[in-house]
Amino acid sequence: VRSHTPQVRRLYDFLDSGNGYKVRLALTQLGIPFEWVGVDMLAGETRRAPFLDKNPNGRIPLLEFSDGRTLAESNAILFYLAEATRLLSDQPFERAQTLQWMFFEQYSHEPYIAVARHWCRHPEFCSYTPLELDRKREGGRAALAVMERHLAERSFFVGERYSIADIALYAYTHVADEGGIDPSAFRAVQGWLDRVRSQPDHIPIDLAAGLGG
Ligand SMILES: N[C@@H](CCC(=O)N[C@@H](CS)C(=O)NCC(=O)O)C(=O)O
Repeated sequence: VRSHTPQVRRLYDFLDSGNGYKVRLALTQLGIPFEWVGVDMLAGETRRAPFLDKNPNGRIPLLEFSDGRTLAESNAILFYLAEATRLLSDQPFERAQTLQWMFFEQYSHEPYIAVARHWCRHPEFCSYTPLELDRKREGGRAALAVMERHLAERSFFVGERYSIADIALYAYTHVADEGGIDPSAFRAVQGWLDRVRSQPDHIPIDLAAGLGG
């Protein structure tokens, strides 16, 4: 039972994006219908009108509501969608812990793991030195080590229940190998990835068909 029902109209997104995947996954698991609109960031569409008028920060994901309001930043979108659902605790300290892990994801995890993956998948659009790539991978492994330590004695990130903290961290962790970061040494992280993958209504990152159901 939820106290607010977001009236979602469209998700502006790019299929390759883990940040977009977080929102696709949460919308699907919460049973919220949405229209999926692809924005080709590799062709520069995120940095031109009309998209730039919707999000002056020039980035997907962007969620648009029926009343015309928009919300950017994947983790802010997750927090809003999950309010009063099983994906977010109603306990103040657990809510703060959820934010703790989502800020960790944005500052200590995504800038390394997602960027290394993006560079490796689209080298033609990126300019980086081998040393810079090594440093991204090193930062990514450091983030995985923090997660490993936390998960050694826990099933999920917060309150022993699957939440938006897990969704935020799963998005790029499960494809870390695509950036040349080998996650196999992180045993607790591996077990957690399996638990996240086995949640009801889980969808893979590259699901092109059936979005919005
Ligand atoms: N902090 C933002 C990051 C969003 C972001 O970096 N989006 C990328 C795709 S993963 C993007 O739209 N890039 C296109 C561009 O920079 O023009 C979030 O979590 O939503």
